[in-house]
Amino acid sequence: HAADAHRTDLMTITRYVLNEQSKHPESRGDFTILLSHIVLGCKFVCSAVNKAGLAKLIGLAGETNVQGEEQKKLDVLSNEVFIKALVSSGRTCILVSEEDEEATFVEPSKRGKYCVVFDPLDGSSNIDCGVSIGTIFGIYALNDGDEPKLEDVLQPGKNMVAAGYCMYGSSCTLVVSTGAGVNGFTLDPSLGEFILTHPNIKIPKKGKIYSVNEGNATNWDGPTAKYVEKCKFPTDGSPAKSLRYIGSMVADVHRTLLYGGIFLYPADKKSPNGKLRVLYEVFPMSFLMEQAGGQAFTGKQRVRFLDFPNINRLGLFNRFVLQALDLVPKKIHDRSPIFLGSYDDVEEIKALYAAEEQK
Ligand code: P6P
Repeated sequence: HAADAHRTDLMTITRYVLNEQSKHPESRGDFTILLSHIVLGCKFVCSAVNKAGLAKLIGLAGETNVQGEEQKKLDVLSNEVFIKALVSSGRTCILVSEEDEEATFVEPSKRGKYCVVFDPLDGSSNIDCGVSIGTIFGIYALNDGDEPKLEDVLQPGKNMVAAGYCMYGSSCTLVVSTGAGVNGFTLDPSLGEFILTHPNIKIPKKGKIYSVNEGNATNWDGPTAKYVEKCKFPTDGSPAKSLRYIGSMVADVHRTLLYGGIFLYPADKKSPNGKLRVLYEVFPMSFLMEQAGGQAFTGKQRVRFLDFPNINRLGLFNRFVLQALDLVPKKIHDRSPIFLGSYDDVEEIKALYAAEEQK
């Protein structure tokens, strides 16, 4: 059906978002304009990634980013493209990028009400071998007239108004949610338009795949080690799960969203907060998973009970099992462990962490 519609009744991402906008007569179309600029950025990066091999963009730019990793030219290019596209939209006020140590505050004359947190080219270590990579973004909205301040992007993920990713692989696929379900759009290069190809994505309730870097197994904590053991050697007579790990979060999450299963980047002795970044990796992917009927949690977190008054008060600082979107980041490049995917699969490992909680 989607193929037929594609031929005669083009449901482009712009038309789709305008349809959504028409459901909110009070909307001034700011979000539609913002998203169209994000789409422009994705089209540019898609083109640059596809030409990288030819245009010799591959190779180190010689600079290093705040993560201390050597920056490839595509990283630098993608970051500049998104920053410029977002500022020129006139709808943003704060931008947080994986590539920039400090947040960007948009000058007042070009300011809008949206804060965008993004990783312009996640998985960039995979560029040279042609493995799929991607852009990940999340969007917060300020109240009209508020003076933007850094706290406006240090909010829990549940306050995001939209999130998505664009995967640059065999095809260029943009998956986005504005809080009313998840939709996938594929770039038709002959038209230069993203066409709706995956309407209303729902993740299977349970899956047959687990996705984790087994190379870190020696450093895992008890519940993660126990869960992965169960995946490989089930004791209830169910078949063992398959391991699929690409090492590029957008690709691993996209497969999990469409096929089901669980993606894990746990904490370990080397990295007590795991590796992935809260604002522009954990939150957007968790937002999408919840919108698609799955879920996401972060293992155990030390939380301030004043942030979570509803949690029983076992003392000022305790470690609790929290849904990922309830986390409150303290810094813009904070990391967090993440377990996300099919509802039932995540529930299983959550139970193991909660059981450890009782000790
Ligand atoms: P590891 C890529 O560098 C990345 O940031 C994510 O895209 C990916 O999920 C993760 O790191 C892979 O990390 O330690 O398994 O190589």
